[in-house]
Amino acid sequence: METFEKIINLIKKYDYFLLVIHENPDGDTVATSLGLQIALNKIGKNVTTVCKDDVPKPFAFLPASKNVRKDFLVGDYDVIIVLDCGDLRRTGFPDRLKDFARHKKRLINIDHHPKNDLHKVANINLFDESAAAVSEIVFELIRQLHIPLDKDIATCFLTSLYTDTGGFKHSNTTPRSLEHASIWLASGARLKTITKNISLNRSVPSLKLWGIALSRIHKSSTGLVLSVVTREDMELTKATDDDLSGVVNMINTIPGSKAAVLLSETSDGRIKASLRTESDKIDVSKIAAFFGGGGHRKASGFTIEGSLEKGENNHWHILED
Ligand SMILES: [Mn+2]
Repeated sequence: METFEKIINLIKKYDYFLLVIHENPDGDTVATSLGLQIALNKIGKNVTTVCKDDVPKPFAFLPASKNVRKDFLVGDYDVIIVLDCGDLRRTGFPDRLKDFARHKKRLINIDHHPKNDLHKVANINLFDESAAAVSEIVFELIRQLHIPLDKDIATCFLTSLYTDTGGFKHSNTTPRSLEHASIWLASGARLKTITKNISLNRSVPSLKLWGIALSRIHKSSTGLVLSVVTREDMELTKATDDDLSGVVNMINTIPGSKAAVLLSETSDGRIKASLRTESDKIDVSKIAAFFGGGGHRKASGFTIEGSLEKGENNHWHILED
């Protein structure tokens, strides 16, 4: 049986659905999930979205974003759908999902990340690495379910695509992506609200933090562009972790940049690295995987133990604990 058909059969047969989105959620995972939730509600299904972490402020405008829960009882659900997670650990609930897949055999993984351990655990994998955002895959699913689009679903899907393509600037944007964007706009997606909330709503603390990060840019002779942000910077500017999103894309816009890396200290005393490249010859997901992280060829990340310290001549060092 074809994958879509298998999933459609499960959706038709069962009533209680849990949608799992990845930790430190981005616009793709949050918005695709909310869009799918609204769509499944329309055909009478009970749907919960769960995320280990809070939904970042820029996505609070999305319909139903306030209903995202932080925990769940596995026994309450017939089917679990994991969206955009990349690997099992990023779901935030690896053990429960493994158990569910083993016993109930109704764990569905919908993703556009390269194949990973989640593929082995999930009972059904709906996977398309050529999709710029997971909403492009989920849209096909709700199309095959004959669920009509409305402006809320369309806004969610467009938000997902807008985020994962960097506002249609990244090279993962395909003709199909723009076709989808066009369909969603025609269905009432609120593009202006999306751009306002995601790209334009920069608070004073956020811009001050960006200022610090931009002032520390270092471009190496090999074309690697680096910058760092410490906890002290966050306290000084009163910015939050959400305010960092977009910085690494910005520093990657420097002419001649082969790849960009932003290192930032996390609230739990570690260092997060965000990697970007626009080059077809560089695969930053391999670098991230080397350090136990993951992501896409052109956007990835990882976290390591340690802290950042400024040395002589404005050189920064990673201190291991
Ligand atoms: Mn994604």
